[in-house]
Amino acid sequence: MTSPLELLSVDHLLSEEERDLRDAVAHFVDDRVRPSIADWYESGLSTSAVRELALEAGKLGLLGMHLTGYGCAGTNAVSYGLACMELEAGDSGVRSLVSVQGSLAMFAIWKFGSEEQKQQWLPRMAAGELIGCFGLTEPDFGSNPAGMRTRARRDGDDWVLDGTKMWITNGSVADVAVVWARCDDTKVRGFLVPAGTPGFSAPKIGKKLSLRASVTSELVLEGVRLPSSAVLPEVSSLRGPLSCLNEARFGIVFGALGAARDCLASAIDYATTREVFDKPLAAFQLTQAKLADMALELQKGYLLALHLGRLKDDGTLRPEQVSLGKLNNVREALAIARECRTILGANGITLEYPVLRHANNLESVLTYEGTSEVHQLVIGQALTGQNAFG
Ligand code: TGC
Ligand code: FAD
Repeated sequence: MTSPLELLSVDHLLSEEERDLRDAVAHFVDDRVRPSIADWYESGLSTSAVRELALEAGKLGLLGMHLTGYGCAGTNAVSYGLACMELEAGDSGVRSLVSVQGSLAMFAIWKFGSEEQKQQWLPRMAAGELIGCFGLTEPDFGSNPAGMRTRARRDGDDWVLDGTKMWITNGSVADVAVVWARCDDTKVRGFLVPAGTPGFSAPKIGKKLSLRASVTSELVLEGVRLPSSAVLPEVSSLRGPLSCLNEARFGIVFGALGAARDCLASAIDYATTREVFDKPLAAFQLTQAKLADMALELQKGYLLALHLGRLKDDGTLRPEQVSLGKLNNVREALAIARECRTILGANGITLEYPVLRHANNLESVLTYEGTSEVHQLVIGQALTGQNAFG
């Protein structure tokens, strides 16, 4: 039997170094994620589990891995993508931890921070000793962050922040929050808010049916006073947060395929052992048609991801190309997860198997880092030159 991701021998397009790194992450997921993921999902991931996972991911060099200097591994983009794929084969929440830390919080500091900020935060974030979060979304402004109401006003040399951020991954766990706010001069700037700053709190959001193995929080800022050294000096527009999103969206292009692959592997395994009408479910034409179509979409998604990765490593990847990858691969991954669930019948609804957990997670992945509709509009704008957002 051929494994679903090797049907097209796409692995031949990877270097030995890329394959080795991918395999090391897969072992980490087998050892540290798979044995506990059902419990984490059922009871919600605890703060201590997030911290332990971050330290282990740091030891493996996965945090900010595609960044250079400051203790970061400095791998190529394809290796980062492959790591995301393996992590998300474990659970989207685990990939989220690595994405938010490396591509959002660390990338913001690495790209737009001062030398002092980089020295202060990045080495310990790369090691997983400190955790970061990224606050862009607000209760009333998700797809349209330009409307944000969080304000930063100058008071002498200080800045004072007021506002609320919503749906922030690792908000309650983080040692530092990268908070985007509109300033007196109407420009958008990023601020580094250390946990424990007076006026800052991060209540956990409960009752989630998706991304349960990930902590999601609100950030509340009430007269939060910060020194002038807390502002990220190198950007003063929405280009700042949107550039960070390109990085994290790129990881999701690969990551979502990991979740889909895990579902497909589980469905194939189940179909070969489950007997219905006196023969294995896998021996029925309807089942094989489902499996073949899913394997096809998985291969196409993998080729797309790899192509985008090579463009990124060449330094030519454009935001609308990332949108194309995120739109396709998350949409197809969700369709695969749901189809696999049908193959597992009633067993498919339990945490004994990964398929509905992945499908529920992928509902969040479809929404965060730009909804499908936002990515359709980004692609539409690239094709027509017309902005259809407003
Ligand atoms: P627009 O007027 O087009 O642009 C404003 C400024 O930004 C620049 N820009 C970009 N820069 C880099 N990358 C991109 N993709 C960029 N898109 C735009 C642009 O050049 C301009 O720069 P400047 O220097 O001239 O000021 O912006 P707009 O307000 O019309 O917005 C466009 C739109 C709708 C595409 C954007 O707002 C958007 O992407 N909305 C979706 C928001 C989103 O994705 N939020 C995600 C929050 S973080 C998250 O979900 C984390 S989940 C993590 C996890 O757990 O894994
Ligand atoms: P809305 O923007 O209100 O959209 C609702 C619906 O309207 C969607 O279907 C959308 O596509 C559609 N829509 C919006 N605009 C248009 C339009 N112009 N034309 C047609 N349809 C449109 N954010 C962070 O900043 N940091 C994080 O760490 C983070 N982590 C997250 C973790 C989880 C688990 C989740 C679920 C979300 C997270 N988010 C985070 C927030 C996420 O980025 C937003 O949920 C997302 O950007 C969408 O915003 P919204 O939920 O407000 O939906």
